[in-house]
Amino acid sequence: MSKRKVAYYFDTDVGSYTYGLGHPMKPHRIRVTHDLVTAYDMLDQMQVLRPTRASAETMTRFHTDEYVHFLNRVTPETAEELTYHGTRFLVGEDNPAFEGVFEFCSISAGGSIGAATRLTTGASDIAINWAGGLHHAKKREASGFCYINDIVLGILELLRTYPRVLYIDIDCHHGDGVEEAFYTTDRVMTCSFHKFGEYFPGTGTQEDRGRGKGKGYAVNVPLKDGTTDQSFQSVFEPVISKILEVFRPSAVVLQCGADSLAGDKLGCFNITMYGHAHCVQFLRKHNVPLILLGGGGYTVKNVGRLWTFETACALGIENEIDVNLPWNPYFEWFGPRYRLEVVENNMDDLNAKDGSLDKVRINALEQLRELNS
Ligand code: TV1
Ligand code: CA
Ligand code: ZN
Repeated sequence: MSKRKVAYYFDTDVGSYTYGLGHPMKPHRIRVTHDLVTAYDMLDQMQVLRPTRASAETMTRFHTDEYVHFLNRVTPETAEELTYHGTRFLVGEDNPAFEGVFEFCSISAGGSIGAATRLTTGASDIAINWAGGLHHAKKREASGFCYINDIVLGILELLRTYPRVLYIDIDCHHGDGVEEAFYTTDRVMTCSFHKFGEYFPGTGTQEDRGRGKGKGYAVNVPLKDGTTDQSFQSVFEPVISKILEVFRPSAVVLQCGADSLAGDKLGCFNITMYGHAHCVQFLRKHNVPLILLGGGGYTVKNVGRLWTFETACALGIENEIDVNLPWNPYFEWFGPRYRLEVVENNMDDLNAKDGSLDKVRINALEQLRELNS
C-alpha cells in the first residue's frame, strides 16, 4: 500500500477550553488523542501543523455578520444580556457561552480551512483536523454543541479549486448543518449515516434529498439502535461505492464522529474501532484527496483510541500498531485492559430485526441511480 503525504492539524491550546462542568462535549479529548498519537511515534511520519486561527471575517464566508460579531463579543457574563437583546443566537444548555468560545471556534475552523488548502495546493494527500467536524452549526445559529461550521468553511475552500466535493458523515447524529448549507447545489454531495427516530436533531429522513439543482445530492441513511459493524458496512460500502461512481468527487471530507462507537455516552450504536476505521481505510484506498475531521464522541478514552487508530490508518501503518497501549500520560486511566481497541457489547441490533436496513440501502441506491438519468 503506497504512502500518502499526511498533514495533521493540532493546537496545543485546544484541550484547555471547557464547555462547563457536566457538559458532555470535552475538548480535552483532542489532547488525549494527540498524546496517544505522540506515544505511538506518529508525529515524525506526518506534517504537524498548528492552524492559523480563522478570523471573524473568514467565518462570514458562511455565517452572518451579526452572528459572528455576537460570538466574538459574548462572554459567560454578557451571554444573557446579549442573547435577549435581539436575536437569540445561543439556545439552551447545549451551547453555553463558555470562556474563550470564539477562540475555540477559530482553532477548529482554522484547522479545517487549512486542511482544505493543503489538498488544493497538492501539499498533502490527506489532512486531519480532530478539532473540526462540528456539523450542526447553522448560518445564523449555534446548535448541538457546534457554533461555527468548520466543515462548511472547509468545503467552501475546496470549491475554489475543485468542481465537486463529497461530504460523508459517520457521526451518530445527522449532519444537518452541512446538508442545509449545500442543499441546493450539485457541486457538493452530502451523505450522512445516523440514528433516526426520537433522536437529536430529528432531521435526515430518506425523503430529504436536496432541492432545485441540488435535488438528489443529499443522501440520508437512517439507522436504528445497536447498529453493528456488519449492519453499518452493509449500507456504507454499497452506498459510498455508488456515489464515487456516479458523482466522481474531486475531494472527500469524512466527518469521523466517534459517538457512533459502542459504549458512547450519547450515541446508541455498537460499532467497534475497526468497524469505524474501516470507513477511513475504504476511502484512503480510493486514492482521492481526503480530509478527516472529528465531531461527536463522549466517552473520552474511546475517542482518543479511535482517532489515534484512524491517524495510523491515514498513514497506512495500522498493521504495525501495537494494540497494547504504549506508556502515555493517561496510561493508568486506560485500565483495566490497557488496550487500544474499542469492542462491541451485547446490545440488540434493531436494524437486523425486520429487514428495514435492506430497504434503506435499496432506497439510497435507487436515488443515486436516478442521478444519471
Ligand atoms: C449541559 C450539561 C448540556 C449536560 C446536553 C445530549 C447537556 C446534553 C448535558 C445533550 C446532555 C443533546 C438535545 C436539547 C433538545 C436538545 C459534535 C431541548 C446527557 C457533533 C449534539 C446533541 C450532538 C445535542 C453533537 C442534544 C454531535 N444530547 N447533557 N444534548 N433539547 N440536544 O437533545 O453531533 O455529536 O446529555
Ligand atoms: Ca451522521
Ligand atoms: Zn454526534
